[in-house]
Amino acid sequence: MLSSFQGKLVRDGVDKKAVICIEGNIASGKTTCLEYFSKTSNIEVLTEPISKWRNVRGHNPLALMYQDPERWGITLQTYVQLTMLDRHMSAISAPVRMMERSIFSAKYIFVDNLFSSGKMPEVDYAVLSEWFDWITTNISIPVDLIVYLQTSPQTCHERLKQRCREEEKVIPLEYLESIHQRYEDWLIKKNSSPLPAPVLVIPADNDLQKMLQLYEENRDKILPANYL
Ligand code: TTP
Ligand code: MG
Repeated sequence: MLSSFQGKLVRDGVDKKAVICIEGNIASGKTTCLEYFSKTSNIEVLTEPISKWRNVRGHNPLALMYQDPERWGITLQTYVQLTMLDRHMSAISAPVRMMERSIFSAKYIFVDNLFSSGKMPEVDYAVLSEWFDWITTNISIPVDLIVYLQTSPQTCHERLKQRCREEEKVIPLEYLESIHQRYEDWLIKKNSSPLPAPVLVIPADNDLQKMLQLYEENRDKILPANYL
């Protein structure tokens, strides 16, 4: 159910829940982090709707975007924005929600990067920005904590090659470097786009075993004790 508070649409009951967004470069380990915490009781985990981005009514906007960003960037990003909004607005079934990325990184990292690297026409950027501004002005999207998995672009490049998602085979190191730079400006230097929540940084260049250990060590900082 939706209600209205101070002119914004609000999902009922959301103020009594904690929302934690896991952020980081492509292949930084967000899904692994979420899977680890999904074993904790009282947590609802939402991984990214990437299967939708690869198949909307039989079309693959993710693959199209990588083939020709100037033509298909707006198509993918419009759909990413819709699916992220849908995630943020869905009813929360546990005291704590952890989710992969947010509507904020889709805009501040990916859309802004497409535009500033000259791969998105100005009119497409204007339309996407109008949508984003309308959404964030009129709909309440509460986030309580951002967990930033901080990696080097090289690590992500290695992991990408190992994981071998068909659409991502064309991603060069330079692309991961620009995404990395945008994340650092947003979440570390805090000099680019607005921050929707406080940031907890976890170094994420380590192997899986060490990452699981770090997640455990940071458990109390990530999960608000009063909600569990
Ligand atoms: P990620 O959101 O980084 O997800 P991931 O599963 O690769 O990360 P991790 O290993 O840390 O779990 O990216 C998924 C793909 O979608 C990737 O190719 C980048 C692309 N993408 C966009 O092009 N635009 C966007 O706005 C978003 C959010 C992703
Ligand atoms: Mg993932």
